[in-house]
Amino acid sequence: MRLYYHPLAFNARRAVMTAVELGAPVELIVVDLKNGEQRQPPFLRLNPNHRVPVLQDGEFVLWESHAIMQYLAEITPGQRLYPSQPQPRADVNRWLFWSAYHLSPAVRDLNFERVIKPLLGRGGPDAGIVARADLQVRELVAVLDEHLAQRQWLSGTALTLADLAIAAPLGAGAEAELPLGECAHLRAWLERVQTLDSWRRSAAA
Ligand SMILES: N[C@@H](CCC(=O)N[C@@H](CS)C(=O)NCC(=O)O)C(=O)O
Repeated sequence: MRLYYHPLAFNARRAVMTAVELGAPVELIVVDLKNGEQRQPPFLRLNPNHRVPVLQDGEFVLWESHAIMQYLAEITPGQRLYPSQPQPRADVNRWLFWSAYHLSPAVRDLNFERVIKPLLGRGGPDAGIVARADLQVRELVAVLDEHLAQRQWLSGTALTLADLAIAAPLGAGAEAELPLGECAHLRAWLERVQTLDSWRRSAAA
């Protein structure tokens, strides 16, 4: 299998972490986002949305990071990251959708304005976008912090896809100036995720 990614792309990181945690046999292929490789026809044939990650498993091509996580877990016999019982699985799915719809877009805006734009030489942060995204992230991380006050992992009693999905954007923490300062439970959980081999192996060099 091939997993197209970029080391600075947190949406790709959750898929890379999942592959590492599962021991899935993926070949990692860097897409040169900075120079626009994602908008060239060969990559657009894989993903017309011009985004990483993309998984290629033979003739089967899959984009959207959370769908890739689910697929990798589904094809791994004996895996423990994605429960098979309906309610535990629905609980993990709830966090995956929350990540996709709410947390990741809000963190993306802060990360893009504060980190990626300067990297690309596209000027300084847009104050309006930063203010709106900062408010959204504050609300969302408060939900996470409260949820994590009484538990070690987001769903159930062990690491699941939910933790990998949600830790990935929060890894943008310091550089994107994510407002995590008041979230002691969240920070303790993030430190737990950051001890994982998959965190280290998916980090940008
Ligand atoms: N919802 C998508 C988001 C993917 C995404 O936005 N990827 C960014 C990197 S984090 C990207 O490839 N951007 C390149 C572009 O927009 O041209 C997913 O979760 O896979």
